[in-house]
Amino acid sequence: MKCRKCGGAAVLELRRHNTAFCAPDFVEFFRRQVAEAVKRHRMFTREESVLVAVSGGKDSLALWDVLLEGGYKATGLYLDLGIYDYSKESKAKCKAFAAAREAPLLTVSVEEEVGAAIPEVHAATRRPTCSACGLSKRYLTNKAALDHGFAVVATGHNLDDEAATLLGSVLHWQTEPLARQSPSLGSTHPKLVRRVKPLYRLSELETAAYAFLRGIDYIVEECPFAKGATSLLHKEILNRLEEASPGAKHNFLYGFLEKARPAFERVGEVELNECARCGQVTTGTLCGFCKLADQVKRAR
Ligand code: Q46
Ligand code: ZN
Repeated sequence: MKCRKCGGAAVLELRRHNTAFCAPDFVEFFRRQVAEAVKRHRMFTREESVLVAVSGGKDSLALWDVLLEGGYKATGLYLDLGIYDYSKESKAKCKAFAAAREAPLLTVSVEEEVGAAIPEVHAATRRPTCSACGLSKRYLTNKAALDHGFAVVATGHNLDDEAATLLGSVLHWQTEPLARQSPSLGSTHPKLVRRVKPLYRLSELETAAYAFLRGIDYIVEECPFAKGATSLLHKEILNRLEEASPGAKHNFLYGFLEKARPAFERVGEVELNECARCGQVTTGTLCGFCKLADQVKRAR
């Protein structure tokens, strides 16, 4: 197999693009895909400061690497979820990455903000762990961005993540998530920062290859609560489709974004208020995060 660009020995075949690349040309291809996403969806400029939500995994660290190498002002944000050794190890990976590149890294502890670490939140509130965790992550990344003056948060969601989320929403025809699913979500309120996903054009395999070729030391283990998640089943199904017909995932997601999403957008229009307690944005009187923190406090 030869590199499509230079004719040298290829290290990776990309069937959906019907091409193959050697290591340096793959790294360049990967960065070009990110640049294309940033440009096409006007995610941010080189003058803006970007807050990159990093988990210690391959996707978010690969994204941070691409942005730093591309000359963007990218600060990392690590949310310490307090999930046993998984959190300890992932935090260490983020700190080592930041130190090696002399890049700024902010850290926020969920335990300090919510009143309990993620594994204890379920016991205290009876809420499914991942739902409490997802709510806390969304709230705390937005809050950190506002507190530190960032207008945009970038996350490491890749093509596989986005296609799996889309499949999950379509299977239940969840119109609100469908309206919100986008590589770039603009701010709809002064207290909501923009959220962008510059890796949405790149598959999980491609991100893993990039992280490997760049020598990024990331946490390989998944969060222990991810086991049995339906999103993993959706990824498996999409991988089987992809194998039988390369490009299936990409057509599914891009087709939705181009042709179907506009039809759902109207549904997403909701009235936004400021939470009576913390001032962050909510559709009710008290935001979901403040309600969660109350439940934890009452249980203690
Ligand atoms: S939501 Fe659930 Fe993740 Fe939180 S508890 Fe772990 S698996 S980290 S993406
Ligand atoms: Zn609140």
